[in-house]
Amino acid sequence: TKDWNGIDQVVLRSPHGASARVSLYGGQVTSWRNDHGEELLFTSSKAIFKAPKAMRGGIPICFPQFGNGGSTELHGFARNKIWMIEDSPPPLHLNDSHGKSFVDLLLKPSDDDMKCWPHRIFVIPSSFEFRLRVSLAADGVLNMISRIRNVNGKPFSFSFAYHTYFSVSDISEVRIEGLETLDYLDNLCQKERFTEQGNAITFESEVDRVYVSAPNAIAILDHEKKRTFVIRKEGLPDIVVWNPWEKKSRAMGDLGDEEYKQMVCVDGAAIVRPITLKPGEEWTGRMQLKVVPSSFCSDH
Ligand code: TA6
Repeated sequence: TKDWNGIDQVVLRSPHGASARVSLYGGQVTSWRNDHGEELLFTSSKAIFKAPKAMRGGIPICFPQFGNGGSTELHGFARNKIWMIEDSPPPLHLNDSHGKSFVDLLLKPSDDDMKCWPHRIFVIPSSFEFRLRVSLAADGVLNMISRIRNVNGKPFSFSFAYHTYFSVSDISEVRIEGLETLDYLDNLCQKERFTEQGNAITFESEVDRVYVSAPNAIAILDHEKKRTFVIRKEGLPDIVVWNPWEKKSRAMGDLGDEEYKQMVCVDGAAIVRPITLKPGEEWTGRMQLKVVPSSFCSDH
């Protein structure tokens, strides 16, 4: 369907005709609902749906850089682009043998986009390919697979994140498990390196960290909703954890003043050590999201 200033929206539906669904605009997942039709991702009530800027919420893809890296575009151009829908088999609501609904998207940057890439690398649009497959499995699990290939250009480096806004009932009742004892770079202290001491990450103030070499399974427990999000990842060594808290929220035009309480960003990412691709090489970054009743959180 056309929406968001005429951009194609794609809706993947659960093969069982249940209410589970995933919606995308371009390369950005904007909604992921479970079988009861409950929205699992956060979208700001003040989100600016003005293509091609990224909407505050869902899962914008940060590429080719994460953080300001000295360029004007904080998180790269991929999330501000309109992606092409590739030859996904219609109808989109059911296809492959595993009962997954999927859509394949292709990012076609312009010469202009290259300008925001770190200037030390000259990359032309035709020298790389970025393909994204988003799929919704019969059990409601959301999979995102990014494949970035250096077709024939000079070696180039990039950092990457699935900037995932989870919907939570109350940030002060949220715990993140799986990051204990890890080192992290604290964006609130000039990216200084610390070691996590806690036995889970909890939130009492703004948090903006990159956990280094995180395990491939992370759990986000929402106490009030009695549910746990489980992130599994491959090719994404780092985990970003971000909540702007009250003061920063008030300074953000596209986030409601109190809405920081209903969101937490936990991003599968490759940031600390950017990925370098020589001609012909391909990188794959895979993130799987599922939600389970909290009583199972121990076996995430
Ligand atoms: O998640 C880490 C972070 O870099 C924060 O510092 C904050 O800037 C956040 O991303 C949101 O960035 P955005 O460009 O989406 O406003």
